[in-house]
Amino acid sequence: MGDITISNPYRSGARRLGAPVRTIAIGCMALPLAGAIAATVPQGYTDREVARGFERPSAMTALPDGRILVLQATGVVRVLKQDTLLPTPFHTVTNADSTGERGCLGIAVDPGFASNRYVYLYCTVTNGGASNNRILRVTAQGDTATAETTILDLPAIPAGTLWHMGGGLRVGPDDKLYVGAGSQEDARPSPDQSNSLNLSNPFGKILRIDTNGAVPADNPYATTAGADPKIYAIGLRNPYGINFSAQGTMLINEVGAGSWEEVNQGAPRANFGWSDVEGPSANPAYTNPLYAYEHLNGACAITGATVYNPPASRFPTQFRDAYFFVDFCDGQIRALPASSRTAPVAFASGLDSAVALTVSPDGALYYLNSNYFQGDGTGSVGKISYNTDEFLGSSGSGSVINPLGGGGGCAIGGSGDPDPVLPLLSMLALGMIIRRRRKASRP
Ligand SMILES: [Ca+2]
Repeated sequence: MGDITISNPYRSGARRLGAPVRTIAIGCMALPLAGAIAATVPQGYTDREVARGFERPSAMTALPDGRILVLQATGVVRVLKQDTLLPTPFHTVTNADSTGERGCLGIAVDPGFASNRYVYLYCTVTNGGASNNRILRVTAQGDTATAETTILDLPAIPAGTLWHMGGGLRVGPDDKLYVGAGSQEDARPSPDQSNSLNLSNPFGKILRIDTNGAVPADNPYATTAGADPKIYAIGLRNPYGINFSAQGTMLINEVGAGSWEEVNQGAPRANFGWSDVEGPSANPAYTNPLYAYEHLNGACAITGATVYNPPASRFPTQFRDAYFFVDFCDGQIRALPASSRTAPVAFASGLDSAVALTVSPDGALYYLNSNYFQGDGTGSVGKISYNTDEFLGSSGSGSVINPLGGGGGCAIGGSGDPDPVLPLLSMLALGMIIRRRRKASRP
């Protein structure tokens, strides 16, 4: 992506003032866990690390039975079963091309998984002498999956292009597969040269296909001369995430260039403006973001997101159907409540180069850290539970007993990650020309 880069100053600065106290909260005590960097969570919640050891983690999703699939750009899909990382991968895409920002970047579960066991992946694969982005499907058999079926191959990536592959992938409430295809342009092109604004190619778009790869007849550009009929919406740069609210609203995480990060509301024929504009604009041709934030206070890239709508809701009522999202650089999870998709509320902080969020069926919020800033660069999965889960188990009725902050005997703030660290990182980030240390990792 190329525009804002990640730097040593984050790391060295944080360490000069002392590394965060690394703890996990267990019961009423916070105990140290070697190598773990805990998030700071609101009173009433518990954070703990459940797994570690992921190389270039990129995405994560929960299966209806509670297992969590963790995707690595390298092509390996790992399984967390009852919060334990299984030694055998779920699947390995052996021809994944994970150079630069290429790689396996999206994972989605079929709504009929309980019967068909389908899981979809969005991966850059080598294909002869070139590489292209591919939607593929695997079928779960126990804790592993069968061989791949190709659903859709996008056109070849230009040989020198390494960034902005997208990765958003979800089956919508209409049972169509929605794909966030990146612009596949390393630099920002002029609008007349921009893939994202050009209907003749699938790049910088949201695509809509049947889950078998066919083009739905009711797609918005299905009969438009010269248009790629898979296109649903245009004007995107690096649509890293797609999610649907309980009401069926499509929410798109669009990673910006140097200035703005966007949450866009998907709609047929929407044009989100890239590469002409970034962030909100006054141009009526473009659909403005539902919510956008500037690269201030250390923020740099909106990566993971999830909608809190599990079968068994545990979080307090204010977060029902909330859109949780995380920024790669500022380490914060914030939420756009269902009551206001335009005004976020703070939720957690102290994450380390996080790339994905997901909600388990029993109502916990999982995050996937890359751990590039404070950690060792080995990805980890953390789990944020509302304390009713921890103390009452996770098989109850789903009713919330204690309101936010009401505690349940042990009011646990999660970690010992000291607050001063984040302001320090923010100061370091402001106005700084940041050198990309791990360019490959930031969407
Ligand atoms: Ca935009």
